[in-house]
Amino acid sequence: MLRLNHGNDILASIGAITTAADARALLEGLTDEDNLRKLDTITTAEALIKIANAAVLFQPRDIWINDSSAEAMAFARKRAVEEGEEFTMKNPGHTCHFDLPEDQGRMVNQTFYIVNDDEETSVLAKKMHRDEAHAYVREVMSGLMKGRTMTVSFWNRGPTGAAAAVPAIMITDSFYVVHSGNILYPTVFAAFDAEVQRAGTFFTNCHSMGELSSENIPKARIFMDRSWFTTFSCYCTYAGNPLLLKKGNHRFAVDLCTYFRKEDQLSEHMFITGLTGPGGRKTFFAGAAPSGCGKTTTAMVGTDFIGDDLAQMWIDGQGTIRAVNPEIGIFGIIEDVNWEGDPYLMECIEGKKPAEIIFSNILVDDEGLPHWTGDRQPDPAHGRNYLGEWTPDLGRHRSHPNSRFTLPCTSIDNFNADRARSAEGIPVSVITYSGRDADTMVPVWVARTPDEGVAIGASIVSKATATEVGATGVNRQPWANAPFIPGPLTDYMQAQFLFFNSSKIAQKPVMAGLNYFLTHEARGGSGKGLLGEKKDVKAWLGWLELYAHGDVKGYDTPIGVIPRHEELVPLFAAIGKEYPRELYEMQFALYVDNILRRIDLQMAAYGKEANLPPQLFAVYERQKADLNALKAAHGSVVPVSDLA
Ligand code: OXD
Ligand code: MN
Repeated sequence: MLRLNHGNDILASIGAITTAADARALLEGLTDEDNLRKLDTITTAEALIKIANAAVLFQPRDIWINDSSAEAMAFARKRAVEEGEEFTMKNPGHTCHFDLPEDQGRMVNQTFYIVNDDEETSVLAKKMHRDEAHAYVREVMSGLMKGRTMTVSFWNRGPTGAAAAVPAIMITDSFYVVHSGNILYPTVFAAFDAEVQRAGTFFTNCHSMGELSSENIPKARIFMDRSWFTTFSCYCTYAGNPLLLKKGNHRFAVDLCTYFRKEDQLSEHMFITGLTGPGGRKTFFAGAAPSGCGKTTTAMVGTDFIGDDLAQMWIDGQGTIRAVNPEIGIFGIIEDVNWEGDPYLMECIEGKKPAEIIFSNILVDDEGLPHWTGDRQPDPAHGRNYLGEWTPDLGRHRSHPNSRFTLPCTSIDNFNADRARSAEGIPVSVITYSGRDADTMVPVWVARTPDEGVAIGASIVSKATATEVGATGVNRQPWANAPFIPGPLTDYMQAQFLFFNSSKIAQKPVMAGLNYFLTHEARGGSGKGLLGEKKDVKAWLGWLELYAHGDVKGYDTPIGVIPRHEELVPLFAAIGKEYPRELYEMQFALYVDNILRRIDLQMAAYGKEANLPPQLFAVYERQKADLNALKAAHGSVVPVSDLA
């Protein structure tokens, strides 16, 4: 069990400042009048002490306070360019940033939870004892900002006043990180004290680039101190490593929900988007997928886009599941983004619509225009990317597979700003779980009970992507959230069963699996590659929208409810496609042996976990029995016509 404020507070012990008065005195020595005046707005003693202790640790030349005024936002961008962290491009508002070749994704092997003697962590996570981490921070991070400016930003993870929002402080010497954060997070500067009171806590993130070089990459560390809700990172710039409001604080939010807000809240790696259904009704979805598996694309299919990466959920007083996006921008993967699949994003990226964008690790041609792998455009004659000079004959990829664009949601045409900013949150009625699964699960299936829904989340399997440095193979990806679950998976699973079975929920959400990665090869097709297209997502979501309102029935199968062919035909027609029965059969036939193998894999893996909630195995056992009975009657590949 996690205990907060437990063990030695590393920042406090290195900085040795314990009172607001001492903090203020130290900060006065490093801050000009203008910045000192800004700091007057923040009166939370604990926050001032954290900032002062970070200053003792990093020893900067001076301190700049980001109050997120228009002036401050412009200043951060200008400094990022002046410091050489970004360069301007041809389109107004567009800049580009390059990370070192070794720093192109989350550095999982250099990321650690700081633990106390008696603390358990997820078996998937790396951990470091508090004393060892303390020594590392003191020895390697001390003085890293010498001669540089330490910036302090105050952002909220969610709309101010929302039940699940938590304010956070970001301390960094990278103006690229500040510029990115200004695009990705709403400011909480003026409301910081009140939000800390409301949320009962805040997160602190401390980062220094140090002297950036490939030689120094082995010294890079990303530490999450769960007990003190404080992160430390150094010698890195790929935003997923230093900008720890994103995944570092997501991990703390998972802890909050798992241990302190059980049954009431969940913190998920999910997009949030709305779909307009018959009669103009709006149905909102929250959906999980591992990093780099189409979450952004799925979210963009909605008519009312809210967020593409994270969802903080709670049950409101009326029993409605509500969610907020802790972010206000997207840090999207650019590979394969093109006009056909992503028109809203392309309008911004290609400069057709004014937008402030930071590209990272793409190819920029001599005119200052962006290019990337999968943009479906001809090669430029010459340009540069994160590896240096680029020409077509060098044989190098245009862009890293995890190259990105950072973009404010307000620039995206289908963004519903009013709803996204509202503290009351989005009423979520459909929850989806998906992964890159070439051969086993059908494109869409619906759980019949909350326990089956939790089992779908627990059973995500996916192919590794470039978002994590060094990741390979096909892996279990429970809830697509496993990399961000700090404690034992069983604790998190228990919180899921409690939440979705809660008697506080007035109407249970539809919980569904989605899979758009089936291949011809795996399903007896004669073509090559994926069985379907990016845009088919709209048909799958459309069917779930109808299902949520009782407008379609589907077929009952051992894995849950799947769509009928005739229910899908009009949804495909709406996206301008025919949907032949033959394709439907290829996609929805049950490959019973594959599914049974998958369940056995899950049971073997989960069987090793202590204190597993019994509901999971109850679902698996029932599914196995039903699948075996189906196989005995119909063979190991069961056409949908046999299920009807
Ligand atoms: C992300 C990730 O950047 O999950 O969203 O890696
Ligand atoms: Mn993500």
